[in-house]
This record gives sequence, structure tokens and C-alpha cells, in this order.
Amino acid sequence: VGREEINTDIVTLTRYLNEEQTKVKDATGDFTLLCHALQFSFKSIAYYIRRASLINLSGLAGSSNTTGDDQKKLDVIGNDLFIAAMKSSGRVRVLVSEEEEEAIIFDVPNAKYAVVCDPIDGSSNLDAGVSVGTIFGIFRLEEGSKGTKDDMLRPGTDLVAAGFTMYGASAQLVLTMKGGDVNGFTMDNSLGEFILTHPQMQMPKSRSIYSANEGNSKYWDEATLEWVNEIKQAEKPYSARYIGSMVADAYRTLLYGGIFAYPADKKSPKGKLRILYECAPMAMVFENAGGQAVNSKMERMLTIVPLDIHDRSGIFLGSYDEVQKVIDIHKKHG
Ligand code: AHM
Ligand code: MG
Repeated sequence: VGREEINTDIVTLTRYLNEEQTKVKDATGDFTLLCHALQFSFKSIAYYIRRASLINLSGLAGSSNTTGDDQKKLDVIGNDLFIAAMKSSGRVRVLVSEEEEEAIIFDVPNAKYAVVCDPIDGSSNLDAGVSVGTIFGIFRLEEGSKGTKDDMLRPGTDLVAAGFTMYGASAQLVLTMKGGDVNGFTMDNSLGEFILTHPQMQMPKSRSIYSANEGNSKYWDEATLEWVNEIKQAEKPYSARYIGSMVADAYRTLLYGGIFAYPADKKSPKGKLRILYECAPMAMVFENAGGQAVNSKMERMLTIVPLDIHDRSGIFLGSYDEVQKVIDIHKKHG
């Protein structure tokens, strides 16, 4: 390889965070420190997922979480790694995890941030070696807030940062900040660093790919059925792609375009995916990349305030025009 072909001016996540911090007047560095702790949790979760079948981490832990899902051993480890990283950052006051029934309150009264996360989303795919991911969002606590779980019952528009890491062929981190760009980083295992490989991601405005568990279509409402029939009967019918890991399906949709849907239906009237740590962070990423995200009532996902930290919602997420098609058909049905 010629010398000129090697990039010696690499933008690591650490460098990116430093550069972002210098753009903010009077920045304390607290947010940057919190992001470093997040980065460490992604690296360590990636490491254990890679080694899972070698060190006997596959299979069930013998417990079940709040909602009765069987917990995988890796779910437990991912959750513990994430909590330890957030606690040790000293910058997080409240933490909501999919794996914890109650919000976790850390004894750091001056910490300004609250974090929401699903440490290992899509874990039913783990033992088959299919991609899973961590979804996260960061809120800044209101001035004078008591630091309780009620501080988390806020709309996604309040998020100061959000994103996800997909543990696939390589670990891919997608990060966005309020009103900012979406940036994609790839984990370089030899360097032990996330490298900026996908700067300022913008998703295609349309693409004929849909991603939904169509096995549930028996329970879908009229409008959703009309939409799916329309795209399947289009002159050039849409392709179906469904991994069953939200992070992996969303990452593909972000890169290639198309739509990911998990509608509320007659069996799950509130939907399946969680507002705080699945729907809202993804909606923020997609909007900042030029896409749209709505719930099953066609309301903008980011405006939805959960009534409980584990509240669920239906979601349609994707390229601007693809989500608009769903909205238009639903509007027609009233
Ligand atoms: P989990 O948080 O228990 O892993 O469930 C969330 C996952 C998402 O990753 C995925 O989009 C969805 O559940 C798949 O659900 P289904 O198996 O009903 O298609
Ligand atoms: Mg989940």
C-alpha cells in the first residue's frame, strides 16, 4: 500500500467528542465524560457477545425480567456492564434499563444527566449469532429536579443525544445530538477505538424495502393492511427484509432506505416496542438523518410522553416518503 493511501488523520470517537465539546461555550466536559463511559460499555458488551459461545454464556439465566421475558445470561451481563459504566461515570443521576423494573437512582446529587437504555436489544437472536444491539438516549435533568423516575416521563424531543450500537460483523455505533447530524463509527478491534466511518449520515428519501413481522398481520388494522397490500401489489413490488432485531433492521433501513414497522395491533393494542429506550432514540436518529418516525396513531414519535418508564408504542420508522405513504393511507381511514 502506498504511503498516500493510508489515512493517518483518523477521527476516533474520542477525538470527535473533544471537537464537539470545544464547540459548546462553557462546556464542563460532563457530557463528554458520560459519552466515554457509554463507549466503554459498548466495547465491553461487544467483547462478551463475541465470546459468548466460547465461555458458556449462551442460553437462559433462569430468571425473567419485569415483563416476564426469559432473560438470557448475556442480557444480565450486558445490563450489569451498562449500569456499572453509567454509575462510575459519576455524571448520571437516573438510569432506566429495559432489564430493570424500577429506575435506578445513583447517589450523585449534582449529576445532570439521565440515561435510558436497552442494553441488549433483540436478545432472542443471540444464540443464533444474529446481530443485536444497545439502544440509548440521554436527557439533561431539569433545573431543581428531584432525580426520580418521573424525570424520565418526557418526550423524545427532550433528548440531548441518542443512538445505538449494533454488534454485527463489526460493532457499529450511530450517534446523534439534539439538532445535529447523525454520525456512524466502526469499532476497530486492533486499535480498540470507534472510528468515524459514516460522517453526516443522510438516509435515502425513498426505497422499496419494508421490514415488519408480517406474521402479525392477522391482528393489524385496516389501514396497515391496506398499506402493506399496496406496496406488495405495486408495479415493482417492495422487497421484504426482517431480521427481528430492531437495531439491525433499523441500521439497514438507515443505510439503504425503506421502512421498519412494528404496529400496534389487536393482540398488542399498545404495540410491542418501548417508547423511552427503543422508539424515541431511534426516532431521533431517523429524523436527524432526514427520515420520519410516527406511532400507530400517526403522531410524531418524538412528541409522545410515556405514562410509565416501560410504556410501549406502535412505530413506523424510515425514509421520509415511505413513512409519509403510511401516514396518508391512515389519514384516509380516519
Ligand atoms: P427485546 O427487547 O425483548 O429483545 O424485544 C425487542 C425486539 C426488537 O429488537 C425487534 O424489533 C422485535 O422485538 C421483534 O419482535 P418479534 O419477534 O415479535 O418480531
Ligand atoms: Mg428491547
